[in-house]
Amino acid sequence: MKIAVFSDTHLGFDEKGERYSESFENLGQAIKIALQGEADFCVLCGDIFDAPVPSHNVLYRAIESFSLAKSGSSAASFVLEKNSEKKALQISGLPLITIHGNHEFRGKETKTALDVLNLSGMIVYLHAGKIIAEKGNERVCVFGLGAVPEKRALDVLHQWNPVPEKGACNLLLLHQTFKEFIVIDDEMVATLSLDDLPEGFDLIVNGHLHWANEQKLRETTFLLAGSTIATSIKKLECKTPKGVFFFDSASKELSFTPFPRQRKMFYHKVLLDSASQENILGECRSAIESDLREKQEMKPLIRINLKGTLKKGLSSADIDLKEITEAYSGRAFLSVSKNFLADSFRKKISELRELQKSRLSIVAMGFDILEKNLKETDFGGAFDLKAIFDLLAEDELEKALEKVSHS
Ligand SMILES: [Mn+2]
Repeated sequence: MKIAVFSDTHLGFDEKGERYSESFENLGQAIKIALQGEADFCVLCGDIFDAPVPSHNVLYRAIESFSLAKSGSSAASFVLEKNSEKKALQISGLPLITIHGNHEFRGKETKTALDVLNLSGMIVYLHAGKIIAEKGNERVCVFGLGAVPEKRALDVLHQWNPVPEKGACNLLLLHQTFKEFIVIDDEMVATLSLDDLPEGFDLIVNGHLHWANEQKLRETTFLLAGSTIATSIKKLECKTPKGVFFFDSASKELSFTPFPRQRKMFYHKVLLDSASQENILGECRSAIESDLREKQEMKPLIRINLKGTLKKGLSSADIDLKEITEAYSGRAFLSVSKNFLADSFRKKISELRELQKSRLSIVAMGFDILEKNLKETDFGGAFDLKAIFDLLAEDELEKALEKVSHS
């Protein structure tokens, strides 16, 4: 069987803004690609909607886009198996099997937009269960677990314990963070690591992380499906186009079809030393101009991450980027972040060092106080506080400063 894979459609993204139609158009492109590729069914790995409670306008447009799948069909039959009960599914059109993401995670008793779409026959909503697709003598088992709070993810996965079927092709759908893909080691952010994944699956697809990535874990192919729309611009995401993966359950091969129409993304990290307002505007302008050189069908997304230090006497708040944002607003979606290393922060760090010298333990001072001190600087949440705290506690001032300036 041929299975189309995509994820994180974030329907309704930018509801009040200029990009409002993009999430629906991209879902439409994904379904058309799946139909043209003669997929037997599609799997979607969560964050179907951008908001936990989508507006009626969003729901309307979502149904309009999902209806495109009704012009298709599937020669396969589908059975849902959950809590040791079996139920044959009557599906019209090209079947779309989905799990929920963190964006639509709500209390057990609360119905979500996915329940509504499931009842209306637009999608098949799967959570902690399994769907068996059969066509001829081929059998594909799709196991799906919707997003759970990261802190509980490892326990929930162990408890649920999906067991692949012998002789069938086995897929597992998840929507979680994995430690291997993030910088911060914190159980609030991730408890799952790739090593925790159950064995025996042919394909494990994860949503949530918006860039596409494919790797082999022993006999399993692990796929980050990526999102169908860029909701925030990450460096990794700019390198992979948006589109649909196809998995062939017989050959176990994966292929990718990009959307014919998609918005280009550009990411720049600009490192400056003693920068002035003029320097900064100049750097931004040249980055943007080089991105705009190539003619784009759609207004591109450009993100500029400013780093390094400012000229003496200047602080981030003094840097006015209005001139740039206004000049290019018609030609690009621009987002510029100022993450300069502030003098006041250097001062705070050396004050902390003095405290340490006076034999007042920084550990005793506590992480909370450090956090409070840092809040008074321009830093906000620009770096991993706990890591800085640990380095300071170990008297590693240079390393702490280095981490701050490179975060
Ligand atoms: Mn998402």
